[in-house]
Amino acid sequence: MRKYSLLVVSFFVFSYSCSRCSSNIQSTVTGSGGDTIRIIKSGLQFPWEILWGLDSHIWMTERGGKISKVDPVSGNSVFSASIAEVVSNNEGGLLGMAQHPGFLTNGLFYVVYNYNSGGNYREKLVQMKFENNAIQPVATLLQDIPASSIHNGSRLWITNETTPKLFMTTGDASNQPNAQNLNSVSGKVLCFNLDGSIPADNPIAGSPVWSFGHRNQQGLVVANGIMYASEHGPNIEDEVNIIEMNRNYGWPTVNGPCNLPAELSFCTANNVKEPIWSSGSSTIAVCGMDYYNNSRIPAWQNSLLMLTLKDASLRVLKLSPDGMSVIDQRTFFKNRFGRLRDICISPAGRVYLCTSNGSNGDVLVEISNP
Ligand SMILES: [Ca+2]
Ligand SMILES: [Ca+2]
Repeated sequence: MRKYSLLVVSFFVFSYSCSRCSSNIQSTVTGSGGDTIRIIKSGLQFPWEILWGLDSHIWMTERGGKISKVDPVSGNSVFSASIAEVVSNNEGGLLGMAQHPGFLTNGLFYVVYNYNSGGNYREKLVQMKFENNAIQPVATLLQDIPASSIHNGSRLWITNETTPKLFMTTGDASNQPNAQNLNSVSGKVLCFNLDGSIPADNPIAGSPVWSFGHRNQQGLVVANGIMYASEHGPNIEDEVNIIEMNRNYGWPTVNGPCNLPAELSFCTANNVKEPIWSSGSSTIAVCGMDYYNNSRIPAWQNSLLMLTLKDASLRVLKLSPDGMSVIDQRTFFKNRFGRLRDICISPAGRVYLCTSNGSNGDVLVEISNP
C-alpha cells in the first residue's frame, strides 16, 4: 500500500466564480494551516459510497458489488464481501449505503443496487445485516425500480430523529417524464420508515414519494434539520437543492433556476423549488456531498463539501448561518486525484474522499490537519 503525506497548500486551487451566490461573497484565504493528505487505500474499482460507520470504520461500496469495512488508520479491509445479485452496467451497480442507528447492536444497514429481473434492468433497496463477519439480506424494502445504464441515483440518508426515516434518491433512469409522474418512483426523493413501511405523514398515502422532478441525484445529506441533495444537470445547471416534502424540482422542464420564459410559466404553475446553487452554463458533474462543521479545518465550517466527477475537484460551498443559501464557493484538489465520487467525515473532522477513475486504480484519500 502506498502511504505518504504531503503538504497540500500548494495544490489548493481557489475559485470565486459563483453565479448563484449573493454579492457579499467572503474571500478569505483557506488552506494555510498545513493540512496533510494521505492515500490510505489504493487498487479500488469504482468505489461508490464511503461512510463513517458507527463502529469507527469506513464502510465502502464498489460498483461491481463489493462491500468493505476499512480500518481508517491502516487502510486495511478488515471485512469484505460481494453481493452476487448486483449487475454493474455503466453507471449502474452497487450504489448508496447507510447504517441503521442501532448498527452496533443489530448489525443492520441498507444498500441500493441494480440487478436484472426478467430481462429488465432494475434497482432495489435492501436491508442487510452484518453478523459473525458475514452479510446477508434481511428484507427488500423496494424493488423493480426502473434502472438504466445511466441515471440511477442513488444515495441513502437516515435522519437523526426520535423516529428516524430512511431517505433514498432515484434517477429518471433515462425516462424523463417519469420525474413528474407521481405514480413512478423514478426521479424522486423517497422516504421510508426503517422497517420499509411508508410513513403515515408522507405526502401521498401509501407512496414513498417525498419530492419529485429530479434528474439524477448522487449526493444527499441532512444537517441542522435541512436536507441537501446534489443533482446532475444535462449539459447545464448542476444543482444543489434543499429538499422539502411534496415539492417539485422542475426536471425535465426546468434546469437550475427559473430564469427562462418556458421555465417561468412552469415554475409558477407548479410551485417549483429552485436550487440554492447551480453550475450555470456548463456542468461539473456533482456527486457525493457531506456537511462539515468541525474545528479541525476552521475555514470549512458550516459548509457543504461536494465532490465533482467531470471537474475532478472538491467544492466547498459555505452556507449562510441559517443554512438556507450558499454564500461562498471554493475549489480544491482540481485534477489532483481525477474524478471524485464520494466523501465522508470522521467525528475528529478528518475528511475522506474516494475517486472514480476505474482500471483498479481508485483510491481512498484522507485529508487531516495534524
Ligand atoms: Ca431542479
Ligand atoms: Ca433555468
